[in-house]
Amino acid sequence: MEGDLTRAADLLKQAKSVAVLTGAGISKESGIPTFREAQTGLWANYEPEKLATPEGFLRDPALVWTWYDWRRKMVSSVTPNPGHYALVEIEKIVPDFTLITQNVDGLHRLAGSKNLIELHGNIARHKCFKNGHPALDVQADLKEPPTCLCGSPIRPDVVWFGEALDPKDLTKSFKAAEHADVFIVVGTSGLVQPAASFPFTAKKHGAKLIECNPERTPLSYEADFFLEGASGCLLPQLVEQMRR
Ligand code: BV8
Repeated sequence: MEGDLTRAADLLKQAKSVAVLTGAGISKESGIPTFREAQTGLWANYEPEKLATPEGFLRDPALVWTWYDWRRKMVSSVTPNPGHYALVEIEKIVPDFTLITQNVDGLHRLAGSKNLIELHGNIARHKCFKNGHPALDVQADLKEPPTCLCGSPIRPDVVWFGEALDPKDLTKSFKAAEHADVFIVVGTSGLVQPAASFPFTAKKHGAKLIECNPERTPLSYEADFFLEGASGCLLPQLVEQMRR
């Protein structure tokens, strides 16, 4: 493992262009449960894919609203961890860096990442369901969604399952993957599309693939380096090796 980390760091030191895809795993050490982990308390009986959909919201707006309110409160009470900060350091070292995150917790932005694509939106932002009107100063602890001036219910400004991603974000992400010399995948089960296809696109265009995860995923067989472990511990070690 030590050898892999050193060799991965050498690759990054020589890289002109690096792209990174992160998932819920990078926020685990900040105290946020990953997406598919058994949700604590009231949510144990619901699959996130059933809640994080427009149909789920229309079927039971109060349930989906309070699920997001619970997550928003949790997110606002945690801070970025050494894994988030390590990516900020890599962005300073590498000439061309793009960070693509599936996470909606805003922790990469809080940590100071600059060239950041929040592919699935941000749980701290809201918009109206029907017309996408931005909704500011939404109260906490509401039992059901507030209503926009246009009369539509207000929802979190995240991309739900079955919803299209922002075409600009998609184009930027695929371009970063195609141009990357090295593509790093951190803390994702690699199940959600189209994000899960970016590492394969990078590989197809000649990038070296580094994966950081305590478990193997569908991406692992493609990885040139599989760094087994927690990102909060491994990514700072990668930065330390890059600075040698
Ligand atoms: C779309 C916001 C089309 C909401 C989320 C093609 C093929 C197959 C399926 C599809 C396809 N195209 C579309 C689909 C359907 C669907 C999909 O992919 N479904 C899956 C379930 C099969 N995709 C979509 O619907 C997407 N939309 O393609 O639209 C379209 C086009 C035109 C018009 C209309 C429609 C939209 C997907 C976005 C969904 N929204 N988030 C919210 O968060 O509430 S996705 C959600 O899952 C989160 O963002 C989360 O990040 C993401 C992915 O999960 P992971 O991040 O990977 O988290 P997970 O828990 O799974 O894994 C954690 C990992 O961390 C594990 O590997 C673990 O080992 C590791 N780990 C744990 N601890 C650590 C660690 N790693 C490092 N360090 C640690 N300490």
